[in-house]
This record gives sequence, structure tokens and C-alpha cells, in this order.
Amino acid sequence: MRTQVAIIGGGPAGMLLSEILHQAGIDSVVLEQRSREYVLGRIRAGVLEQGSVDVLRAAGLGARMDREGHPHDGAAIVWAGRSTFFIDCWKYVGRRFLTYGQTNIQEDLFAAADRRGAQLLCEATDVMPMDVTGARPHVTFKRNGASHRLDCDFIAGCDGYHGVSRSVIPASVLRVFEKVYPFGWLGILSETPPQPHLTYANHPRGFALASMRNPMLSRYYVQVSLADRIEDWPDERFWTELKARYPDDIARTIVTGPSVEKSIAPLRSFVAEPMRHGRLFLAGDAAHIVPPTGAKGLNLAISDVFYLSRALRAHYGERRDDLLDRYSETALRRVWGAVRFSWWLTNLLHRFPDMGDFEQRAQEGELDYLASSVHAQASVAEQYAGMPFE
Ligand code: FAS
Ligand code: PHB
Repeated sequence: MRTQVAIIGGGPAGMLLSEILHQAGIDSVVLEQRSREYVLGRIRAGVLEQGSVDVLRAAGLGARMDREGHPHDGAAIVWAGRSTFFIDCWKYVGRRFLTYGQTNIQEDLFAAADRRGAQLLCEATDVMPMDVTGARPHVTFKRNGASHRLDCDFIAGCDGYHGVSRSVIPASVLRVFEKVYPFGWLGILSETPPQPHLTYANHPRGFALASMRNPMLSRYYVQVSLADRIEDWPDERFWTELKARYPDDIARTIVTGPSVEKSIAPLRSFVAEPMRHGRLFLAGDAAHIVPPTGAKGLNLAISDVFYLSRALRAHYGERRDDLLDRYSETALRRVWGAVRFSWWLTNLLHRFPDMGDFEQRAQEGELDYLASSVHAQASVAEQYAGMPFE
């Protein structure tokens, strides 16, 4: 087997890269370890920055997104006993964001791949990038009981945090930066009408978030201990706890119902540098993870793909490699901006187990500043809406 770009991972990063490369006449093969059903069963992100919406539209993936996605001018922040304030992205930076579930994006990407007869090989196991710094980069894998070799010009490691690609970069070259948070997020989906706005809550009982997927599909989260398991959180307990973390005027408008999905995700900040090693390029969660507080994970995967696809188009179309040579540096500038913002917003909105009285007052002081300063709100609005691409 031979292709121009071997893509490891059929999540949003891998499938979007394959779609954009195809439109530039660049051939790729996507190797995904799981079944499509499994990939589609993972409930994850829900917020798209304007930049991500533009990239998806340019890739011909805008029709359903524009029909079913819901634009928002901003997000609300509430905290114990204080008035709610609204971070107005549209007012401060003239950009909105869209709530449109990652599951929908994945469905749209699979449908586009089928329309073009893409080479998406699911249930490919033992995938291994080989000779990434040598003359014959290739990927070996097993599928349907047989062993295969896929020769290529480049390898895109889009295989997520638990993927194999990052491990191919020698420890003498790879630098990782990591922070693990002492709590997780318990998320549920319920077929109920959502709150009108994304609403983040800082409460002495812990963080909560009200989000949505469509007018009859709500997405809610509460901060939970890392020791908690799904079994500890029957629906009744979840709804009671969620309402307890919002002011009464919001709590009484929350429509409860049976959960159709429930999961607990740990929170971590993680960056692997560099995002390139020889002919191997990392994109998406394979290179970085952010706590979902800033809704940046999926958006960073899309911006990595924007930069990497632009660089590969320059290589094949203009025989220039300057963008490939600058890919890691360019992508990491945006990654670190989003990593820092997500870390800052997580510290602002969560209750940390080891928080002392001083830290508590300092957190409230920062929230007061944000609530009272248009300059502070403009800064948060600009980062939440997403910085422009380079
Ligand atoms: P993905 O992990 O989505 O995809 C990688 C793919 O590679 C997977 O399909 C995997 O099966 C495959 N793979 C792995 N190893 C392989 C191997 N060795 N061989 C072949 N294939 C392999 N982001 C937000 O913005 N907001 C959120 O609310 C949010 N919530 C999240 C909740 C959870 C539980 C998780 C885990 C993530 C969440 N994220 C959120 C982040 C998430 O949306 C990611 O940023 C996004 O999925 C990144 O896409 P990919 O980089 O494609 O990685
Ligand atoms: C979501 O809708 O899943 C969502 C929204 C905002 C976040 C995280 C998750 O910060």
C-alpha cells in the first residue's frame, strides 16, 4: 500500500485533515483502531470557535452545522450569591461561537468520507509509525487478521492522548508539560430544553456548567471528586446537586429528565513538544490536552489541522517546505495560549480541595474584578471566542 499522507486516528483531527487534503488533491489513508460506532459513541465537545466554523465550512462541512448549530454571543458566569454576568464575545470582539456537538461533526466527517470513497480503515490494530526520520517513512498495522505496511511521504499522528504516535519521538527529543487537576467533570446529556446561555457556576459545593446540543438536548456538568464513579451519581442526585450550585432564579428554570448519557472525565493540562519529528507530525489531542473549562480541546485540534493541511498543500502544490518546518512552532504558539487560558479559567471557576481562606478570597476578588471591568471581560471574551489564526 502507498499513499502521500498516512493519518493515524479517525477522530475529528484525522478525518478533517483527510478531508482537506483530498480537496487539495493530496491522497491519504486514515487508520482508526476502533469501529465507527465506537468513535461516534464518545460524547465530547460542544463549542466551536468562529475560526473552527470557518475551517469546517471551507472544507465543505458547513451545511448541517449551519442548519443545526446554535450561535451564541457569549457565556454567563454566576457564583454564590452574586449577580450573574455575561462575557459578551460579540460586543467585545465581534465574534460569536457555535454550539454544535462533536458527535455531529464526526458524523458529518464520516459522511463526507463516504461520499468521496475515502480510504478509512477502521479496526486497524498494532498501528506503528516506522522510519519517521529515514528515507522510507511507513506505518505497519494489522487488520482482519493480516499484517500490512503503508508507505507514505508523511505521517500525521492524530491518535489522541492515548495514541501511539507521540511514543515514537525519542525521549531525548520529546518534552512534556503536564498538570493534573484534583477533580473531574461528571457530564450528562438529557433530552430536555437547555438553558438559554452557556452558564458557568462557581459555588462552594463546586463548579457546574449548563450547555446544550440542540433545543431538546441539554448538556450539564458538575465538578466531582476523582474518587467518584458513575454508580455514585444516579440521575436524582445529579439534578439535585446541579441545582444546588446555581442561584434560585436559574435553578428553578432547569428542566430535569432521564440522562441519555453519563460520563466522568478527569481534567489535565498536557503539552508535548515538538509537534514534529522527521516526517511525523502530531495534531490534536496526540500533542495536547486542556481541561474542558475553556472549550478549547476540539478547537485546538481543528487549528492544528488548519496549519498542518496548509503546510502540506504548500509542500505538494508549491514545492516549499517552510510551513512544514514552522508547523510545530506555529501550532504550539496557539496551543500554549489556549492551555494557559483553560488553566486560568479552571482555577477561577473551580473549588480546589486544598484551597485555603486566602486563595478563596483571592478567587472571589478575581471574579469581582471580572464582573466589574469591561477590560477584563474583553480579554476573556477575546480568548474564549478564539484568537485569529496566524
Ligand atoms: P480523539 O481522541 O478524538 O481521536 C483520536 C482517535 O485516534 C480516536 O478515534 C482513537 O480511537 C484513535 N486512536 C488512538 N490510538 C490509536 C492507534 N494506536 N491506532 C489507530 N487509531 C488510534 N473538548 C472540548 O472542546 N470541549 C469539551 O467539552 C470536551 N469534552 C471532552 C470530554 C472527554 C471525556 C474527552 C476525552 C475529551 C473532551 N474534549 C472536549 C476534548 C476532545 O473533544 C478532543 O479535543 C478531541 O476529541 C480531539 O480530537 P482528536 O485530536 O481527533 O483526538
Ligand atoms: C459542552 O457543551 O460540552 C461544553 C461547553 C463548554 C465547555 C465545555 C463543554 O467549556
